[in-house]
Amino acid sequence: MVNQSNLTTRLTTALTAVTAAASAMSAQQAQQRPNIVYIMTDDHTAQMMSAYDARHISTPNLDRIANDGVRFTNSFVANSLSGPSRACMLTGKHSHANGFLSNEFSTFDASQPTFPKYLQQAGYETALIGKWHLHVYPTGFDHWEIIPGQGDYYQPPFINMQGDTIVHHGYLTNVITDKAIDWMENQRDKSKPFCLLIHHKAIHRNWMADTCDLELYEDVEFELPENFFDKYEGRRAAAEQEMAIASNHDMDPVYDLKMWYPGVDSRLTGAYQGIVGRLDPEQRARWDAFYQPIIDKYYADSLTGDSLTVWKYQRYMRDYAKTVASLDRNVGRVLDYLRDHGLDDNTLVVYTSDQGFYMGEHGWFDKRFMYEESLNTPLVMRLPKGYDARGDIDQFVQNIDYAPTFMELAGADIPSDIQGVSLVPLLRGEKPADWRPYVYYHFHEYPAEHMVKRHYGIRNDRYKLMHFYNDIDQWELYDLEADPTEMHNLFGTPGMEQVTADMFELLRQAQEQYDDPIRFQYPIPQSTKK
Ligand code: SGN
Ligand code: CA
Repeated sequence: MVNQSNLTTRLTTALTAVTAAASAMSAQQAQQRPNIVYIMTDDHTAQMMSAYDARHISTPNLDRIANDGVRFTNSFVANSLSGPSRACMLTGKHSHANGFLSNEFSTFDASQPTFPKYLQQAGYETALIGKWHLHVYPTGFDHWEIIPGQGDYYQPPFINMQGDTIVHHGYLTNVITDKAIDWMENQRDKSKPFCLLIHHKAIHRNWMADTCDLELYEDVEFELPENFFDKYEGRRAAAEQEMAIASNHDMDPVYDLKMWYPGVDSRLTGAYQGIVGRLDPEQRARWDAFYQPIIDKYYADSLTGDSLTVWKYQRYMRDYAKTVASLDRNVGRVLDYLRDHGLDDNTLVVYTSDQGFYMGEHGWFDKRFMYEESLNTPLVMRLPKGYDARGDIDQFVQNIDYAPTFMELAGADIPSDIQGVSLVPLLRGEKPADWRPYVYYHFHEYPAEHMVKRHYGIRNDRYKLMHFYNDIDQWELYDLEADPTEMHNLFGTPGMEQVTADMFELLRQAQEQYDDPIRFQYPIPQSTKK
């Protein structure tokens, strides 16, 4: 007769062995899951990244990521503004679904699920360093250190996990990078895979370069975009914005272009003095030595009209380009760290921005509109071993796709309410036949700074249909093949009936699929009201 107690002991021993094997296996598998280093800048646009556009500047370190890995050529945001973009990225959901519609009138519901929380549950260590901009403290991170609001380029304050604000000496892009490398080297639990979010303020307005980069690009005359002097015919929302380089109200020569002079008073002079007042004496001496001759010439020349607008464009481009130089150098430091510490093979490196930006196209700076320059955002990735895609990925991707991508890489289940789609098949080099053929967009922040009206729209590989609403009711339709700079609103034009009907059907499908409570109503309008 079998001794019950012996049997129990034998079974227990066998079970323990199986469990040990299973946990050894999962530890090994866990080890193989890639680390994720996600670098997101603020307002960095593809026109100013040489992997996308070599006309203006060179960004060798950002390009390294693309050259070693992949470049997404159809990468779009869901809502072209900082806080909303960040909320889309964290949740994998459009703005109406994650609740963060606007920088100015939303607060992030930090109790909702986000990909860092799912990654933590899957055994990852998670960290966030830099800009956050969601008006509540971060959740889902084992470690975070954020800059308050938009942050400061010089002597930047950081809020730590104890809620203390500590001012650091130096230039923000360097400080964020120092902290990110220090966390990877000294603070993380090296037995776990990690996900590190490095969120830069650069290259946000008012484009303040590190003092060591001030002299760069001064001999460059940047090419003007062909629609720099756009008159916005047939596009009322475009005509009524407040983000024109030509306007000294919108782009302030003092605040934006550093042309401060005693006695000069403008809308943003006080703000500029506060910002430049943060520089220490040595930084300030270099700053003044650089800008003073330009200031003297600016006031002596007293340019007006188009000459002033073109001069403002050149100064804007130069300051922006100098600010990118520091960013590019600091991304290089992170890439070098990963390479020198044997982390290259098992780390996904993502470089993107919270949205694109206008570099004089339509005469503008800033973003918000669903036109190409700010709907697009740079997206390049260096892939961990085993992911074979290289070169260009042309499928339509959106920032709501990042969360499910990272979750799949971490082995986490992707809940059905996530609206984005995992990019992992694309990273494996697959070409899924049923990939999404369009992207949906919805911008809500109006009335607000820059006065870009509320609008939603749909873009496929050829056309874009947009509806501006709220205090306006105007539709716009573009043929991106014939009119890539979006100068000719074809809505209501004879001959466009079928295209218009097809785009309305796509828009209907998207608004239904994503369950956006703000939708257009059938019957479709035949012409646009002013
Ligand atoms: C600030 C800027 C705006 C910018 C918003 C949003 N003004 O308010 O020009 O559009 O941020 O930018 S400033 O006077 O403070 O520089 S976002 O990228 O954070 O959404
Ligand atoms: Ca931004």
